[in-house]
Amino acid sequence: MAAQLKHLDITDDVADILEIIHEDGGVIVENFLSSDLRDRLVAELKPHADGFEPGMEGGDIKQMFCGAHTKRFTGLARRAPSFAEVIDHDLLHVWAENDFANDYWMNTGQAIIIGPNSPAQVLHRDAGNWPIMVVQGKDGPEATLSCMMAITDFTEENGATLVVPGSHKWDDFDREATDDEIVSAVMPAGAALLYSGKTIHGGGTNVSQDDWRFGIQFSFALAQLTPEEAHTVTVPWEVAKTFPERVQHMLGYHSHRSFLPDWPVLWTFDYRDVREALSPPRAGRYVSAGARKLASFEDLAS
Ligand SMILES: O=C(O)CCC(=O)C(=O)O
Ligand SMILES: [Fe+2]
Repeated sequence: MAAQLKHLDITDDVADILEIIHEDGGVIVENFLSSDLRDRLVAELKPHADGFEPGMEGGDIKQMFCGAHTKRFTGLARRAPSFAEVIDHDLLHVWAENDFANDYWMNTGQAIIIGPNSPAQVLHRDAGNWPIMVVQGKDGPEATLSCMMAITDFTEENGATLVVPGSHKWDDFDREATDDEIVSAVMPAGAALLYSGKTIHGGGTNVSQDDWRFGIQFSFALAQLTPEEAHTVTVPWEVAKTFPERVQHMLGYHSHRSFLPDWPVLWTFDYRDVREALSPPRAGRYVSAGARKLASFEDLAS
């Protein structure tokens, strides 16, 4: 039987949490969401979720990946203002600053509500969004880091995420997981599964009669990669301008530092930071993680 995922708590040492992610490819962090934040997310998202039809138009492959009986929608910060607190979660940023080679931004935030009688999703690596990153295998830079939050309890019956611990370190990324390597990320509401973009995983089978498994998946991507979700469309500036600057950066209202800290070269306006073109323009005091990481030309040369 495969080694189970380890459970830590949000109050545990961040270094321990990161060490387990690096070793196993993923970890469950209990109490990742306070009960207050979880309640607010539920209250803000429920009206949309209740009226949302399961399934996904756009062909069989898309339907199979997204789930015919699964409600899946994005634009969460527009639909649920409290989602900005998830985007700004300190643990996620400590992890991202540590594991990404360079600046990063949000990839997507989506509600994934798996309905009764749903088959398992195909197992995959989230880095597969960017095939050029996956071919680099275990030694390539992290393309994406993901977090699956349990809004309701995740159980083996209702489709808890399936994970293949250690698969982020396999020599052969073309190999498929065997049944005995797959574990179920059973976790209580409020907990989150944090996993590398190189770790094989997928939504589980929901064999329950009436239990809709409510998860929110949130992920970052390396800033040099196009995210899954077009945030500046799904969360317009009129909504984003009330959020903290780190959240605005994650949503694309900030340019990327790909090498020089004071010179944004990606996602710019006249080679200037897009923040200057916003209304009202931002003060510019906020320094992104990528900029802090790359302090000088010497860093580039070394
Ligand atoms: O629903 C889940 O548990 C996992 C979903 C997932 O991995 C994905 O859609 O990329
Ligand atoms: Fe995934």
